[in-house]
Amino acid sequence: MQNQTSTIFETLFEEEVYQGLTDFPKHLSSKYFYDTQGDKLFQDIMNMPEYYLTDSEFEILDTHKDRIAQWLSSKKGRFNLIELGAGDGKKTKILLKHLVKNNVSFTYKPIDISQNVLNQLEKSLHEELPGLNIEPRQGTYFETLADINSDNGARKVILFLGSNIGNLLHPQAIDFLKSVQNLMNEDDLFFVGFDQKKNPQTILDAYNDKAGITEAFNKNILSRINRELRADFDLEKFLHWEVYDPETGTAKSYLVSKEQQSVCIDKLNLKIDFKPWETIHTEISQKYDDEVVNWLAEKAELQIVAQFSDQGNLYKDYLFKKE
Ligand code: AVI
Repeated sequence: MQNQTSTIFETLFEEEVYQGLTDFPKHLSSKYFYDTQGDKLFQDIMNMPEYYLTDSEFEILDTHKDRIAQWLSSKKGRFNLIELGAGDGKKTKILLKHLVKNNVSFTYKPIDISQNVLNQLEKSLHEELPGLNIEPRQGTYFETLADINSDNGARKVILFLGSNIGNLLHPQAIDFLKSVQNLMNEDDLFFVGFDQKKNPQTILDAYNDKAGITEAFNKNILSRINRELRADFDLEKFLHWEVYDPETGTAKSYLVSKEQQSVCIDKLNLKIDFKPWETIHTEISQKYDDEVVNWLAEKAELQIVAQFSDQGNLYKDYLFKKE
């Protein structure tokens, strides 16, 4: 039995946790993985041998940097290189270094929700690439992108790396692509990473590593609810479970209750009951092929003008322009 006396939510987090855990089947949004602890665990994931996505995109940027740079500077004039969700910029630095070395004239405008992440990125770039023009922008993607649009008329190249798009269901991904498309002008380019369909075992291993880092990452959402909403989830009583459907290309993460249990979330005045083996769905990580990326692009009125892949074809970056 769920019980709740007053439903006044102070934050979207509270509201979505309430809705997700009182729904059937239960679910929580993966966007809530990323608090300070979650950011750190995701850094660890990116350094794991099983998480091929980072190395593959690194390889793509390194191998094809010349061809990518040619595309980015194929139209005349200075451009803004805008990165959505810049993080630590590890992969982007390959491209930035190459562009600076070749005297390409651009300003790097990383956008991130976290000012802390941007400060660290700016500091490391000042040290590693003193010749780079950098203007970090703190905020949400679309508001900040719209802001940058009104800054000056400069051409835009927008980067969205890491297959972050894969954490969206197809309709949400189309909305996302459409929203960027809306803010693009004729000469602008959009460079997006899409993890590819591959041997299902490779995907399962990437999302269910032996060291248990992905498990800790998935369970961190429960720790976060414990910390921020005064709850008493016992992490030991949940399993991290990953499934991959090779037909749809969808990897899904779950937390599975190992036993019948009740959890109290004081801040929400809520008691949640779990049956044995009841699930909480926490994340999707969509895998793609050319056909699906073409379909998404078409729906968003974007056109693929180039694509770059690693040797093993595990991952691809696509370059889009407005149709
Ligand atoms: C951020 N995002 C693209 C990662 C992914 O691959 O879906 C998040 C992640 N979840 C588990 N491992 C990594």
